Amino acid sequence: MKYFILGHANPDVDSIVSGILMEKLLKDDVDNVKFIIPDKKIDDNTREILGNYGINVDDYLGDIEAGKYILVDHHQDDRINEDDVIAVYDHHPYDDRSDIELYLNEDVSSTASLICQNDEAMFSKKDIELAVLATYVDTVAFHSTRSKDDDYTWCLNMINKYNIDEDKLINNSITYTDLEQENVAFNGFKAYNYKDKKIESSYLQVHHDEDITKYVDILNDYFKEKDLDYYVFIVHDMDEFKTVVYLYHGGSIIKMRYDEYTSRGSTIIPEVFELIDNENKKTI
Ligand SMILES: [Mn+2]
Repeated sequence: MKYFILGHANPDVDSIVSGILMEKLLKDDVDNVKFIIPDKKIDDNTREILGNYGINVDDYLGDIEAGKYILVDHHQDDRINEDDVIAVYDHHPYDDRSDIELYLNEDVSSTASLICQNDEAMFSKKDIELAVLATYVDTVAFHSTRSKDDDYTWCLNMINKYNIDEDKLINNSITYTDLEQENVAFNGFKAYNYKDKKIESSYLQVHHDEDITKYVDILNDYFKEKDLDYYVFIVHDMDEFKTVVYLYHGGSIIKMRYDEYTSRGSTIIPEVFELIDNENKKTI
């Protein structure tokens, strides 16, 4: 039997680091286990950050094959058979998948820190530096609503213990989206299914005064063309750490302002799921 570790589609730093750490953790005990990235294109920013820490994402590119799957940094995956999932390590605990035997899904700062904190003795200094990096990137250096105090304390302990460069971590986790890249309106694209509703989302990290009108319009055309229930476009102001969400639904766009860097995975998407729950209640 072959075993594969799989992060989410369009993987970010946490997803890739989690895959690398999980592979290391399992390799001694499990034959034929491999972390694979089946995506044809990896986000430039993610590639660059990992490159700065000695990781070449191309080393992990590989196609989906028949086998059993361990999911990291997500817990539902359209690319594989649901029955082939044998374990989940995630930090998006908003639907119950306790049908999966090994299911660890906790509301923590990053999947990489969850994996690393559980088995710290198994990891080298380099692995731990990667886990701290993934945690800094996923929480935008602990500015995001995703941040947990315990994980910040853990990161600071690791930074001290292993003499990790914190300025370098901060420089690699507070970043601005390259607005010149192709299809930038779809930056950080993710798709979700919740109670038979189709939701898609993208985000930008921009300067305070950036005019994002054209992206709102592009996504409005896209939303009208596709058979989607919701599109969630998120604009993070990286100068002031504030967030604006454009929620496309039906024929309108609702604009919501948040006074802090608001996490998609731990705050915004759960709010959309709550909206869906409320709409369902109305129709019953
Ligand atoms: Mn993550």
